[in-house]
Amino acid sequence: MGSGEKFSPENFVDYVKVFAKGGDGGDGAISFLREKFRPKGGPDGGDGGKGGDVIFVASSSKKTLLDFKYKRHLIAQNGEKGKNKNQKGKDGKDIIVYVPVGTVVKDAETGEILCDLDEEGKSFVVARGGKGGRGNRHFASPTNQAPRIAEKGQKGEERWVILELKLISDVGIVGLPNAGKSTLLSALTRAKPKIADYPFTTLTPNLGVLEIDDSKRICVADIPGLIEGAHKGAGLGLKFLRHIERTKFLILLIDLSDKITPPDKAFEILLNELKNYSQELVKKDFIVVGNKIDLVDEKEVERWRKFFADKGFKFIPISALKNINIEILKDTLWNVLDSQKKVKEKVQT
Ligand SMILES: Nc1nc2c(ncn2[C@@H]2O[C@H](COP(=O)(O)OP(=O)(O)OP(=O)(O)O)[C@@H](O)[C@H]2O)c(=O)[nH]1
Ligand SMILES: [Mg+2]
Repeated sequence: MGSGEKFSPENFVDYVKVFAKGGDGGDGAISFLREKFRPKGGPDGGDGGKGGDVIFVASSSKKTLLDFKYKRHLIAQNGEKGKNKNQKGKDGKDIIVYVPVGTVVKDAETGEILCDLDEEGKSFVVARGGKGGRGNRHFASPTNQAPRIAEKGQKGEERWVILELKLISDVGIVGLPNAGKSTLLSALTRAKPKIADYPFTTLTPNLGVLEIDDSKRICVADIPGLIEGAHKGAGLGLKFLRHIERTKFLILLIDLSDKITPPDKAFEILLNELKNYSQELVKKDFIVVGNKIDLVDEKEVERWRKFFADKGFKFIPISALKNINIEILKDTLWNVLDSQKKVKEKVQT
């Protein structure tokens, strides 16, 4: 992922359930002023301190939710009790927990989305600390000048939440295993994903940045291959599709040289698996990119171009390995994203 942090299947954690508890507020104190010459001093019980909050903060220094594999309980410090001489108890310390940008926080019981930490620095208080109780000095009245009561501190909030990482990229590459997705990512960006001549080389998503020029950057995600039945858990299943849920655009990458699963079949499988994952995903804008044209003759390429054009899809034939038509693909990606942006701006104004 560019930062040097390596993803392996064991440490690429993108889904965890954690328990968060704010600190309890400290109790208010019951105490009376005792001074040599004022035997009947008034009440001077201080207030309890506030319990600490548990706060999530989105940070690009975190790439996965791995930290939570070992630490599932996030419990903030309690506030201290109030003391005599009107001394307030110390507030409990907040716990600040850094999570990757793109982490969605959900209530574990209801599934409700509590917060989407989709920008650097965005924060969310997941469990508030309880307020400190008031000391007895607050309860003095003309009829009761020596109150023997004080408030208890409030309990801190507690809840189980699900943290789900959904990587944020502009373009997602999806395809069957071995289609050349990682090769394409490395042709488009400086990312160096593992590439090999066997299926399921990629076990966790890879991100790369396509730099068209200084001001034009596109983040591209390569995710593990999909196979027929992925939605029922076959292969690596659909668990990585969550990482393309928020992409603006998809590349359906198809190996034109594949004799076992020919392009029309591969296309059908991909659409079907995307649809089974979510109706939203299949509604995304996409182009069909036919890969490995260095291995097939021109007539064959033309046949597939026509096949996809007849269905109304944009089709770009490339060779990711031999760098054929990669510039055309880059321009197309930029143009599509740029026009999507303009449409969005128009809608907003
Ligand atoms: N001849 C040729 N081979 C290619 C091309 N693109 C990729 N390959 C080869 O196809 C094989 C698979 O490439 P990968 O990039 O690992 O494929 P992938 O889609 O990422 O595969 P998984 O991660 O296993 O799903 C490798 O041997 C690549 O060298 C191409 O344009 N032409
Ligand atoms: Mg791969």
